[in-house]
This record gives sequence, C-alpha cells and structure tokens, in this order.
Amino acid sequence: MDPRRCILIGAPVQAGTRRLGCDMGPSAYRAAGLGLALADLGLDVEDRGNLVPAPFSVPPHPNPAIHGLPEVAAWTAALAEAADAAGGLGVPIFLGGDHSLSAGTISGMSRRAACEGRPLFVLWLDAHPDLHTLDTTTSGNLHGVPMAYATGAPGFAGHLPPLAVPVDPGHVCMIGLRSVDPAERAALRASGIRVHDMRAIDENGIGVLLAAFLDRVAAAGGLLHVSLDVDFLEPGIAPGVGTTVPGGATFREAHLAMEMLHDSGLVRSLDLVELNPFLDERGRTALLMTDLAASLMGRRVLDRPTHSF
Ligand code: HAR
Ligand code: MN
Ligand code: MN
Ligand code: MN
Repeated sequence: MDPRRCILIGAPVQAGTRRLGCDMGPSAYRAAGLGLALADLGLDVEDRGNLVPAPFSVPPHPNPAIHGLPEVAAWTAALAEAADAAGGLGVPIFLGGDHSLSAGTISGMSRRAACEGRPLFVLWLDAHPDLHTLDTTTSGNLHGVPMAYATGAPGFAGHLPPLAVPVDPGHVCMIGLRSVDPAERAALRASGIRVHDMRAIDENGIGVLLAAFLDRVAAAGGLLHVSLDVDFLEPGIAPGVGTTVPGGATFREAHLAMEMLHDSGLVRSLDLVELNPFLDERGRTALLMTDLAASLMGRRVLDRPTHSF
C-alpha cells in the first residue's frame, strides 16, 4: 500500500441515530475542501464518491427500541468490503455519516490487518464509548454499538454481518469519554479497553496519554485505525453534531493529537463521524474536522487557519 495515497469514501449513513442530517456529512467535507487540503500536502487524493450499499435483509431483533438495523447491516457489509480493499491500496478516509459506520470500517480494517499478518489497533476519540450490545441499548440508536460489534461482543450474530476478525479489546484506546451509560461502564471494566476520560486529559495532558498508546502500537508492529467523532471536541468549537456533551477536547488538544498521529506514521485508516451539517454554524465544524484530518495526514504550517472562533 502507498501511505501517501488518500482514498476518500463517503458513507452518508444516518440510520444509527434518530436525528436526521448526518447523511449530508460527506457533502459538507467536500464543500469544506477536504480533498484540496490533502492535495495541498502533496498527497495523492482519490475521491470515490459515496458508497451505495446493497440491501441486506436481517430478522428483527427482540429489543423493541432498536431501529435502522437492516440499513446498518447493509452499511456494515459494504464498508467492511470497502475498507479491506482500499486499505490495501492506501489510507481510506471515511466521511460519515453517523458512528454506526465504524462497525464496518473497523471490521474491514481488522480483516486487512490479519491479511498482512499484523494486529489492528484502534484509537477511539469520542465523548462516548459506543459499547452497547443490541441487548443493552435502551435508545436503540445503533451509533451506540459499533465498538461492541467490532470487538466481538455477543448477541450480534444473525443481526449484523458476521465479523471475520474481532479486534482485541486490549488493542483499543479511548480518549475523551465523558458520557457513558451504566451497561457500557460495566462492559468497559470487563473489556480491557484502555480508557482516558477528560479528567485523565486534564491531569496528564493528552500528549502523554497518546504517546504511551502509540508506543504500544509501534512495539507490536500494529496497524492503527483512528475513529474521530465530532463530539470528542468541545461543543463551542464543534457545534455541528447531534450529541453535544460539554467539556470536550480543545482545539489545541485535538491538533496535538493529530500531529502526534502524523509523526507516528502508524495510521492506516480514518473515520470522520457524526458531523451533522444541519446543526452546524456556517460550516465551522466541517472546516475544523477537515483541518484536523489534514493535520493527521501531513505536516504543515498553520499560516492560513480555515477555522475562526
Ligand atoms: N450511549 C448513548 C446511546 O446509546 C449515546 C450514544 C451516542 N453516540 C454517539 N456517538 N453519538 O458516540 O444512545
Ligand atoms: Mn461515537
Ligand atoms: Mn460520540
Ligand atoms: Mn439474537
């Protein structure tokens, strides 16, 4: 694969949430100039447009709260294929779409890593762990389940596509958590997932926490998938998201994380999720996410900030 080749894949999925608008996410990233920003870094950019999943029929689940399951199943199957294939050529960047899309992107990248005989690691930058199973979700919003699916939690068989290679929970690091449901808290404790909540960021600095994880990935010879949820960020700088949670990462913390990820040379794939352009203010969240993605993909001087406060 060519690490300087960026493959943009639009995934306008919004079946994982009840709030409409995430399906406009891929268009907003294009309007914000993501492709140009990456090309300006000297990268080869290929925009494959938006993925169109084939219908996928699944039996209804006994949990009556669940909605959007056939759509999410279809996206999961399509994105797993797309991630595995594109991940063998370059760095796929998935333009969401709600966070249910990570069920597909992570499972596809996990298969890709296994093909290359290397372990997959996941950096999860989010206010939420999205670790519900189909049995524990009370909202029924499937953007709350992708990490449980990708790590092989029970209860998904027959409802979402079979998972080829579950991700080892010990290879997952979550940074920025500040909204965790009781069932997720129990699952997190039992899982071995490394968690750094906002207090840990305040007390240690995000750089120290991230450096320790990146050292582990490098030592294991791993591939790294990064899943960046808009609500990782402080809502004041990133209002374009359905689930704002106060007290998120600052502009500087997020930029430092992206620059360290770039310097590590470990990132093989990236999700940009939960952007809701209907809730955005003059595109500022789309521009900030674009700016962060560009900082992750290349080193540059911020002499022309695209984002104003
Ligand atoms: N845990 C809550 C639920 O399951 C909220 C999930 C919200 N998830 C996202 N992505 N917005 O992180 O409904
Ligand atoms: Mn999320
Ligand atoms: Mn979230
Ligand atoms: Mn079942």
